[in-house]
Amino acid sequence: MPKQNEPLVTHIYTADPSAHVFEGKLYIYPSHDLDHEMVSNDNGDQYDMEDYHVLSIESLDGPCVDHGEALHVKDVKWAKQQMWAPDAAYKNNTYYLFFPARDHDGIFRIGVATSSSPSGPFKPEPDYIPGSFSIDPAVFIDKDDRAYMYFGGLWGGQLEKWQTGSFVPDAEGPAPDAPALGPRVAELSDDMLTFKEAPKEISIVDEDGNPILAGDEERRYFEGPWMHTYNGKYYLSYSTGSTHYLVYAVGDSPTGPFVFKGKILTPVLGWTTHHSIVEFQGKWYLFYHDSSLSGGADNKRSVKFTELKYNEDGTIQTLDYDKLKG
Ligand code: FUB
Repeated sequence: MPKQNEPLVTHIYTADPSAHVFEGKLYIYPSHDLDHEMVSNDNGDQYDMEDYHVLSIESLDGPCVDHGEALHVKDVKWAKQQMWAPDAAYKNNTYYLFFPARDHDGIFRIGVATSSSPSGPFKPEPDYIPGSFSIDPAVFIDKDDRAYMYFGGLWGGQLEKWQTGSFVPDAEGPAPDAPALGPRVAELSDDMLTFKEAPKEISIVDEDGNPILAGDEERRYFEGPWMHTYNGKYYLSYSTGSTHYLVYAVGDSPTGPFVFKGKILTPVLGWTTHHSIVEFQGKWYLFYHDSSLSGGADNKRSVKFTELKYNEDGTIQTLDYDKLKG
């Protein structure tokens, strides 16, 4: 296994890691950041990725393998640009790659592509998932085999623009003293290619049951959801965006509500922070990214991992980025 807190690979820039154990190996599905100069803006135009590579780690002392290009935007009919944070799932003897991209009208949608191998190549469906919008899909398959997609991101991810249920190009987010927007969740159909139902908004509340407010930027949902279970509880983790934390909330069902619990990781080098959590060979790991390899360029990031520890009461021990060795 590569060293903790060092880039998994250095020959390309990678970000937004979604890690899964498939066929006994750790597979990582990252975004593939391009090595070119772009002007940064709140719309996220600097994240203009075009394809995906799949990475894998077979054993604790083995290397991280890049399996090469698994899907390119030119092969996705409905997508025009910005192949952002993907995720993968296995069901029906098939591997599914879920990915957001802007369609030909500039609206983020979420697509799906399939393969018989966890490393791809993936064949995209001709159209995006009907009823999908915004970014950062994370797919979780529960113990009863029901699959759920969590998604949504503010600002460049366009979540604010869907508050009415349709796309309103100039819509703004809620006032600071109003409840924050939650991520969305939709159960997937058995073939994993469509939503079984219209996406629902997830409620994230504080310990007293009050909704986290939009102005509470250290706790409110921004982007990059992830779902995992630990000791029978459902852990929804995400990025707080403008305050750059990875945080989590815990619930009793895959669709919530979720009670905010605390921080997982303090801000990394670079504007975005994005993660996944996976158990591999008896230990828990946090996969994350930072911009250390590029010397701090927001849009040239590198995926890393570090061990994650729980306290006896199920809370997660906060990791201090400045103390992680790299
Ligand atoms: O990589 C592009 C975007 O940056 C992702 O979709 C967000 O989660 C953030 O990491």
